[in-house]
Amino acid sequence: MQDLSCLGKCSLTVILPVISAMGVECSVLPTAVLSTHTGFPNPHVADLSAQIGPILDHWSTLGVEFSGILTGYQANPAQAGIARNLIERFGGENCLTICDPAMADHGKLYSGLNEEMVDAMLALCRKADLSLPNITEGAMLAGIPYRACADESYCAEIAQALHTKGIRSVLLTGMERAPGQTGFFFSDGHSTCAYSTARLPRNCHGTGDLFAAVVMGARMRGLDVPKAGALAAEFVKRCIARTGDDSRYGVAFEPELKWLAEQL
Ligand code: PXL
Repeated sequence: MQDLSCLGKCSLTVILPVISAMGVECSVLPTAVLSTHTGFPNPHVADLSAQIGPILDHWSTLGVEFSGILTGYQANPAQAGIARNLIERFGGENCLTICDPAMADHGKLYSGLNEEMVDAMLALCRKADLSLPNITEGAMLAGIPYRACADESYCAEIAQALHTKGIRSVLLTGMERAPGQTGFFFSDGHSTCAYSTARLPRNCHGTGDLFAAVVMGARMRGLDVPKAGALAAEFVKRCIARTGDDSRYGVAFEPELKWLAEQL
């Protein structure tokens, strides 16, 4: 369940091809159509919230079941409520739910979003088996001050605060264990693990969505969360290395899909 941003690869236009390339069937629930993602000035937004109820009602009549649900960017807090409803209706016992609270980065909410979104995303993430915030989102959801330099102990502090707020497992992206490195911190409330790799000095659009898609695909293919996260981190790094100068257009993931499929 994601928006469809027509131009500037992110959300559904990267999630669908990546999950398919991983050999996993992917159905889509588009929440909004945007002319571009919100990193471009003045995108045209067609909110599809009113269509989602009838789509879910039709699916109910078919008796379909899903083995996984992945939610990402929501155009407004009401849509985060609709995402919760999707999980309530279709996220049964055998369904793995992953929520990427895609709403902020580099210490700031995405353009067009406000504080209400943080509460709505928190309520959504509480429903998920696994949440995938970046450091900014993690700090906002946890209600603790954002720090640009997120070392392992800061990540552990965020994860602990998120568990206290009712979030089950959390994989925080953008941990900086040492200068020049990037990685993730995972906590399921009982045990933790951290992963770190060399950081390419670029900030590209849509990498969080790519990361989430690989984690979901890998979990569906039977990898545990730390292995799924490590595969996602490596894939995103390879895509960034291939990307040209204008990072608003997203990363060049297409040439790396073959490599990704070969890892499974
Ligand atoms: O990549 C996250 C994302 C998804 N969808 C839309 C966005 C963004 C980030 O800016 O604007 C519409």
